[in-house]
This record gives sequence, C-alpha cells and structure tokens, in this order.
Amino acid sequence: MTCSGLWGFLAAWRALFDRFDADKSGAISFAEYTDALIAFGYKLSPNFVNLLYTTYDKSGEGAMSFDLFVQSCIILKRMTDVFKKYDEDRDGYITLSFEEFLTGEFLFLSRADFESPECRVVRWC
Ligand SMILES: [Ca+2]
Repeated sequence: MTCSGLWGFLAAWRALFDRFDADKSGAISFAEYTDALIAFGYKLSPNFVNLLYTTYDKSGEGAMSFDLFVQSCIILKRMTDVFKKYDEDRDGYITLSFEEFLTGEFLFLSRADFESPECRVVRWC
C-alpha cells in the first residue's frame, strides 16, 4: 500500500467512525456500534453484537476506540467473506469437513490475513 493509499484508507475509516460516533464522544458506544453494523448490512442478534462489542471494547467502559472499531469491522468482513465462500446456496448455513473445522478458518484469521496491509495498519494504530 502506498503512502497516499494508506492515508486514503485511514481517512475513509475515520469518516466512517465519525459518522457512527453520533454523540461525538470520540468513541463508539454499543448503540452506535449496533447502528454501524446494521448500516453495513449485517443482520446479527443483539447477543452476538454484544459479544463482538465486548471483545473489542478493550477498556470495558462502553467506549470502543477508533483502531479497535476498524479492527472489528475488518475481521467481521473477512469472516463474512470466508463464510460466504462455503455458503454456496446462500441459505446462511454451511457444512464443514472435520479438517476444514480443524484449520480454524472460521475462528481465526490466517497468517496471510494478519499480514495484509489493512491488518498491519490496524495493528499500528
Ligand atoms: Ca460515541
């Protein structure tokens, strides 16, 4: 990723963050996070959104920072993409072989994912 590409990437995420930081607190609350995921087209249960939110709200104070907001969104998008690869009939269900399960593609990002420019940027923030 070039320097201008990096700045464009960060600026785009910053604009998204500011858009969903409705009260302009400088952090994303659970309600703001829920609104963001709905706007991104996700139809997730409140329990799952809460699990995701509490995983990335490292402070535990209901105030997700910019870098963790970006990281959570990128990981959710990547996991969605992996799921879609297996959900060929788009019914929201997949069948995995034992070996596919063991590779843990659904639980963890691969090394290649962690080495992608997006994830490097997120980890450096
Ligand atoms: Ca806020």
